[in-house]
Parts: sequence; C-alpha cells; structure tokens
Amino acid sequence: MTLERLSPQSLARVQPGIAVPTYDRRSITTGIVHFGPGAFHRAHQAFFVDKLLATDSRWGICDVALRGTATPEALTVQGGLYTIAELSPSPSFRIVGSIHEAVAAPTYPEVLRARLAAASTRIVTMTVTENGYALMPSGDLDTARSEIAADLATPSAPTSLIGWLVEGLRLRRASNLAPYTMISCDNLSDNGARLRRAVVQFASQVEPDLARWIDGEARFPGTMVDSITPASDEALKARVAQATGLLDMVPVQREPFVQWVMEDHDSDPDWAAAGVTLTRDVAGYEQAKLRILNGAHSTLAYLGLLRGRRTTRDAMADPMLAAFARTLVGQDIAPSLTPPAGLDLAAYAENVFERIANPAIEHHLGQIAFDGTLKLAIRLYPVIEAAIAAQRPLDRLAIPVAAWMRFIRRRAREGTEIIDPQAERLAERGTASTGTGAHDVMLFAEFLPRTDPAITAALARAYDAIGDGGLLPGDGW
Ligand code: CS2
Repeated sequence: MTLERLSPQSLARVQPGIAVPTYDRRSITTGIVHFGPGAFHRAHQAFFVDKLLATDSRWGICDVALRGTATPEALTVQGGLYTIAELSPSPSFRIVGSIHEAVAAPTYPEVLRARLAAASTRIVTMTVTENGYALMPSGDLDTARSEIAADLATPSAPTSLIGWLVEGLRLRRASNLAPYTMISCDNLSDNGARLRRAVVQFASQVEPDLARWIDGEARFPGTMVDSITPASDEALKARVAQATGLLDMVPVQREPFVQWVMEDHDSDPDWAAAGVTLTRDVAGYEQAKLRILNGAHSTLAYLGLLRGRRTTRDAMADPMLAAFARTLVGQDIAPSLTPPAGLDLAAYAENVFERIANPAIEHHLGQIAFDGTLKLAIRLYPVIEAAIAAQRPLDRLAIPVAAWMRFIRRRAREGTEIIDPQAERLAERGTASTGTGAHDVMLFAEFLPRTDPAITAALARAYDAIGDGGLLPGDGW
C-alpha cells in the first residue's frame, strides 16, 4: 500500500492519538527567520514556537538552508509539517506546524532578502554549529575564510550566515526599521556574545555606521539549548509512518526532555508562555549543561567506542564505564561549576544520567564523537583549567582527553573517516602515533588546553593506562 504524504490536506487522516497543531495554520504570519533547518532545530526550537503559536499567530518560521535543497524541498511538499517522535518506553508522536515556509538561500535569495527586510520579521534564529559563526580561536571574525572574504567583497550578494544577517540589517536600517533580535540556538558557550562579535565585526568592514547602529540597537540574547536528538534515519521514517499513517520524509526523534533557557531581554513574544526559561544567568545553566551532560556524553563516546560499545545505552550498561562517568561528573566536573540559584547540581546530574541511559533511544556514540577538537574545548577543557586554578588533581579529567587521542589514533590507523574541522591534521597525528603516552601526547599538543608538564604528564599517564582498549581503573590498573 502506498502511504499518503504528510501535508495540510492529509493531516485530517492522521491516526488518532497523534498530537497535531491546535491553531489555525492559515492565520499564521512569518515573524522568525531561521538559518539551519536541521534535526535539532526541528526537535527543539520549532517545537517551542509551535506552542507559542497556540496563542500568538505572529511567529511562524521561515526556515532557510544556506546549502543543500533537500530539507527545504521536503518541507515545502509537506506544507512545512513534520513529525517529532518522542522516545521513551511509551513513545509519543506529534506533528508540528510552526514552519511556515522553507527556502534554499542559493535558489531563492530574493525571498530571503524580502523576509529579512520585512517589518513583520522581528527575530532571526540559527543552528549552524560553531563553524557557521566563522570565528577564529581568539573570538574575532575570520575574515580570511573564503565565504566571509567573498561576502565582504560583495556584501549585497551574501552566502554566509553572517553576511546574510548584516545584509538584512542594512536593508532594515535603510527603511527605518528596528533591527531583528538575533538568537543563536547552537550548543556553544556565550553564543549570544559570539554572534554579536561576528556580526558587528563584519558590518564594520562594510559600513562603520551600520556596525555602530547594530551594536547599539540590536539584541543578541544568549541561550542554552538542550534535548538529546539522535540523527534521523530510515528506521525513524518507517516508525513514524507506522504510527501516524502518513509518509514524512523529514521526521525527527528526540527524548521527551526539552529545555531552552534564554537571557531575559524584555522579549516580545512571550517566550515564557511557550515554556522557555528566561534568566539573567544563562551562563550558569549553560556551563552546567555543557560540562555535565555534554562532558559525560563525550567521555562515554570516546571511552565507549574504544571499549567496543555502540550507543549511549550500551555505554551506560557497561558498569565500569557508567561508574567512571558518574565519578568524573561528581568529583571533578561539579566542583568546577557555580550553579544558578535554584539549580541543585547533584539532582541535575542524576537526571542527566537517567536521560542518557534512556533505553528507548538509539544514540550512536559515533555521532557524539564528531568534532572532538571543538567539543572538548568547551566541554572539558574549562573544567581542566578550573582544576588547575584550584589545585585539584587532573588524573581523572585526563582520561576522556586521552581517550579522544586514542580514538583518533584508532581511526587514523584503520583509515576510517575523522569528522572534525581539523580532520586532516588529526589523521596525520594519529598515523604518526606509536601508542606511548610520552610520545603521542606531544603530537596532539596544539589541540590541548595547555602544554605545561602537569597536564602533559597526567595525559601521558592516562593514555598509557587506558591503552587502545579504553581500560578503566576498575579493569585493573
Ligand atoms: C551530544 C549533543 O552530539 C553531541 O555531541 O553531546 O548533541 C547532546 O545530545 C545535546 O547537546 C543534548 O542537548
């Protein structure tokens, strides 16, 4: 039997029990332009906006893909509709209606230009990964990057996120409109401040007055985003089709938990009504999340892969590994944090481990292991810095970093792909490694938080102790 495609017309025939938009989608207008229509955006932010639309129709999303046309095309065929599968022992499915239109920027630059310049567009959001902000390690815009250099040469025909944001702001200023509020939804520390810096620095090279106007008038609230979202696959499509009775080519899956913390900024819309936590201490939430959840994830991923585990569930079912991750969080990571008022770190960490162990989620460790150079730098290196400052021991903290080096060594020797902005250099280092801590740690020196002897000695010891199989203290060393 051929299944009917999910669309506004077929929605009436969805299986009973599936949540569908409760508002009249025909009355929605576009108020948000979003760059990066990937799975995390659809699992997280578009879900919050769906709740918002139940009481305020001004905030439909225009999804923009800077590269590739597959997602916007599939969403367009489906009238913007798609399914979220919430994975738990009793899974639930909901169809989300907040995506009002979806465009591929290279194909429809005029549509994007019009949306950015429209008075009704008040917010621009993005999930473009750290790489999308084109910042150098110093935090300054990398004007030598090819897409940034090209956009600076022809700012009215942009191709990059930053180029588009500035072009849209230029158009708004020319027609006396207020700037839009720009909200980064990437899992980075200080995402609002980083975005501001990139946008203002780009604008200052185009038109210094424009840069001053943006810096003075525009808002870039920081955020913390959280929901475990394994990549979508064919099995998910089949599962969604079975549950809903409709064919969705762009479904997403995530855990039931979903959290969005945003810097309080007198916002319109009423984000709090949609379930967003507004706070003056985003940094406190963000650090707790990046270090505890993401720090534990990366630890489980590198050690787990070395130990022959495939998913987070398998890693948490490995008693030695689960115990190590819990001890690391409790003894080494938690002491590096200053939690926001009202956040009980021990309870938070316990809840994180329950979420990671969710038996209904098939979350591949290989997905978490991507982009290690970027992830370790925000998840674990600040913890190492804090431990050094407070003279706490580094032995346990060195283990996940050593496991990452062992993981790179394994990939390089097997000839399997390393996914990381520094992939080429990492593959070279992995190939040159000998398996001996004193030698190999120095090969990775440029990717470490520091190279003073206290750190390199702890890393070399950890590297030798875990070996190529990711052994842990309880395994007998
Ligand atoms: C994961 C995150 O892939 C990864 O690196 O640690 O995507 C994690 O699942 C999310 O940050 C949870 O909010």
